Amino acid sequence: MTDPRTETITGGRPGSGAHRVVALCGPYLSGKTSLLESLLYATGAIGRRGSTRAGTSIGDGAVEARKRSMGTELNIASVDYLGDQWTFIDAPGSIEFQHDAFAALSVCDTAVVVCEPSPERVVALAPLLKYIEDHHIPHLFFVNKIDSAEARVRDMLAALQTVSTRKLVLRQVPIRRPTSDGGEECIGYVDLVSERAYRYKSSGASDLIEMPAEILPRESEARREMLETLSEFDDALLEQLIEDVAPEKSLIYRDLHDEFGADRIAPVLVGAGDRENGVRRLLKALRHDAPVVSVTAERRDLALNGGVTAECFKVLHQAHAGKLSLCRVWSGTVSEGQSVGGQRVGTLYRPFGARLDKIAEAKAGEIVAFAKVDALASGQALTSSGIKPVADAVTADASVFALALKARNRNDEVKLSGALQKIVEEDPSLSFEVRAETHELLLRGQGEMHLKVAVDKLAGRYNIAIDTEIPRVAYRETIQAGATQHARYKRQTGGHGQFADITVEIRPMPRGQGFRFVDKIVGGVVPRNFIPAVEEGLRDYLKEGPLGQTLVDLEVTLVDGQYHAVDSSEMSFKMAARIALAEALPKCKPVLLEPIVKVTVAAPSDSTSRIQRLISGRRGQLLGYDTRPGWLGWDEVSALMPEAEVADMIVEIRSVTQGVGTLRTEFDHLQELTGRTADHIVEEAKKRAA
Ligand SMILES: Nc1nc2c(ncn2[C@@H]2O[C@H](COP(=O)(O)OP(=O)(O)OP(=O)(O)O)[C@@H](O)[C@H]2O)c(=O)[nH]1
Ligand SMILES: [Mg+2]
Repeated sequence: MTDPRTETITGGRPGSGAHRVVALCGPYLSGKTSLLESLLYATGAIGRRGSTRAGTSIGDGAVEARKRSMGTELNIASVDYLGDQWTFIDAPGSIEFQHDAFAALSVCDTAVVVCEPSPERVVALAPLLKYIEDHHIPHLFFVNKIDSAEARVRDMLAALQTVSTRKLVLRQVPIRRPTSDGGEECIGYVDLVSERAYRYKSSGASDLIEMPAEILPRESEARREMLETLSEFDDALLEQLIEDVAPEKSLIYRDLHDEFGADRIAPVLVGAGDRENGVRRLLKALRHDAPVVSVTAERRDLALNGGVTAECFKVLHQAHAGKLSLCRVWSGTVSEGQSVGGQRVGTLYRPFGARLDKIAEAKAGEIVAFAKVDALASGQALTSSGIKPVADAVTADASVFALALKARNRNDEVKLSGALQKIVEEDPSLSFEVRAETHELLLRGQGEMHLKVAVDKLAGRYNIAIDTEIPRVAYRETIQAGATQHARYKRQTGGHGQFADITVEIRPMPRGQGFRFVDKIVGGVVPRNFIPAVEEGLRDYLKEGPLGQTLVDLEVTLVDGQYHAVDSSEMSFKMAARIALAEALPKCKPVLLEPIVKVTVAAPSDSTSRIQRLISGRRGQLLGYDTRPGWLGWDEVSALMPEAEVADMIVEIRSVTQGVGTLRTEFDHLQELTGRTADHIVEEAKKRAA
């Protein structure tokens, strides 16, 4: 019998043919892709279980992922299971690929947060949980690798609660047995609602066993805690607990279902994904409690108009299929070749790992790849009334690391910019630009690994070999003293010659003023039409001053000059201007200017003092720290730092924050730099010029 209340809340029930989407997310190497493999195997979608370690899994089929034994992009696979359709989206765990994880979360009905059974590592979950909680995504925790757990599940639960603002509800307790080497192993679990005990098998469903007597005290304690948490949301249950009445199981299931769907509780399951332990239990929880597409669309506040709405959350460019827009269909049905909102939808594909299966149509709820809808980018929805931006689509984090790229073969340069455009469309947390000051092509992203994977793609998929370098810092130079300079340019080479004569006054200006040209010519000693040429000649010279850097913060006033009616030309006045600066500036006490950036480092509060030391150790000037707005238990440290010291700082920030610390930078000012460091920079610039 179905519970009518359940039905209205979910809009569907197990076996009703709904199509639901589950995001598998969690920290780096917590076992998401292995869990996906087990889920596919347990649902009968694959006949044998591969492994990420051996490179035989359905997920991580991309060469970049296989090479590194880590997730580098989304793995998507759909299955039919007991009358329902499911799509699992396995996201890479590395913080550098977090954008993909958020993209998966943005379109899922429910998230499974896969984590290792190590209480001291829960901090690594913070950025992910922040996204999940901010978007009210119903989620559960899968405490994985229980086979190798050293910590107790209750300690893990307590640790998880410190990073979760949702009440956690433990659904299972592990059954442990001593091993011959004096240790302990987890051989099964007790389900706290049904109060049944199961023994894990190395493959296949766990066996129902008799409840081991020694687990009873722990079981009843954990069950009581579960019920007490649920009773916070249900007065009927609370009364029963107070009166010591054993609650009906159906009531417990209903409370779990409702509070989960409303994102008031987060259930905690345990298991070992790579050996199917606890995987069927996880499937069962999803089957009963994951909301369906209409409920999720409501949570997202998507204005569905009765026609087709398909949200693109990821773009892929493939050699054979061309541009693919990965979409979740929120409403309506899309068929191959159909025109939606003025866009013709080409072939439809259902991804299964690296494989793309052609399908004739995609219904509400499904994840599908539309081929060649060129106008559709991630963060947009294709609707019956055209392409619309999605209000709460994932935005890309600011970059924290950059590399300068050079095509090994100069003929590849045009191809390179086309390929970069595609790569950035696939992953908006990457960006590229030619930096005017250094003429370098910079690729920016979320860390060295992130950029190396992009460079691998350029080589492997676009056949463009790339050399990378640490980007140069855009130093400048200025002057500390003024001068008056006379310069004459005179040539006589047959025909008519060249003649220009000028006198300029040069003086330093305060920081940030750039360059100013002042014309004080009176009586036409330099004709009007040549004055722009003087300015042009000056500006030309300023591109590289006596220290090899761009000159800034100075004023040059043209005060006097002479010309020749026949021999003077724009060219000759330009030359005279260059000569004037070349002679004068070395005498004007040139000094190097170093860019100083304002840095804001966000990190869990217990690492704040380490972050401060890190900044001080890199010539940083601390400005202060404060709590990070909207982040419980996090601080933001702000400082002024030389740009040169910030380039690779993210690596150290991550190493003292379990990978979760991050930074923002913005240009602040230029600051004089003298001494050995400055001398070294000038030498380097001279070498480059030579
Ligand atoms: N002992 C044990 N090891 C596991 C389990 N699940 C996965 N592993 C191992 O953990 C490592 C990482 O597994 P993956 O499935 O690739 O992890 P992932 O979370 O997908 O990794 P990323 O996508 O890179 O974040 C591999 O060496 C797996 O063999 C488990 O349940 N128990
Ligand atoms: Mg993975």
